[in-house]
Amino acid sequence: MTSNPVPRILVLNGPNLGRLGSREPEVYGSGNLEDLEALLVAFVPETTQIDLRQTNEEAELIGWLHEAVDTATPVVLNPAAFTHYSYGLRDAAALVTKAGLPLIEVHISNPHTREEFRHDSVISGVATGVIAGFGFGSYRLAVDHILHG
Ligand code: CA2
Repeated sequence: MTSNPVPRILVLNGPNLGRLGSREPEVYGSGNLEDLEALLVAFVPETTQIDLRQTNEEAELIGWLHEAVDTATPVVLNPAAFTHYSYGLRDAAALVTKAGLPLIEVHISNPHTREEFRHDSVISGVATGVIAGFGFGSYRLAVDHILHG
């Protein structure tokens, strides 16, 4: 069986992830978002666009999830610290999955091995799935699922 082509994947990143590569390499590795984008572009077919974005603003991230619904675009989401407390982001993520689109929550680190407050995600309950602890490989695994199931 052949799967449908996926023209675009939104890869959305929450607060402080724009600082990747500059601090805490022991937790988040030494790569930055440009390196992540290059890794994903190299992984997908030429016919699939990786639309990678980062924001420190909750409202902007929510707006991008609305855009995903309106354009029927699958989502890879690293909500960063919003993971642990943003019910607004959860409601927007639920709009994506309720529209029948995949939304995969990813984390570079494994939050369950870290501070207590990182053990809870308000996003996971409305996500298609969750991948954590594999560095940038978490994103690659999520994209692989979107492309191949
Ligand atoms: O492991 C992940 O991907 C996280 O989503 C990253 C978030 C954290 O709040 C989550 O619990 C787990 C933090 C992103 C902060 O990014 C930085 C990047 C470079 C230097 C310092 C922070």
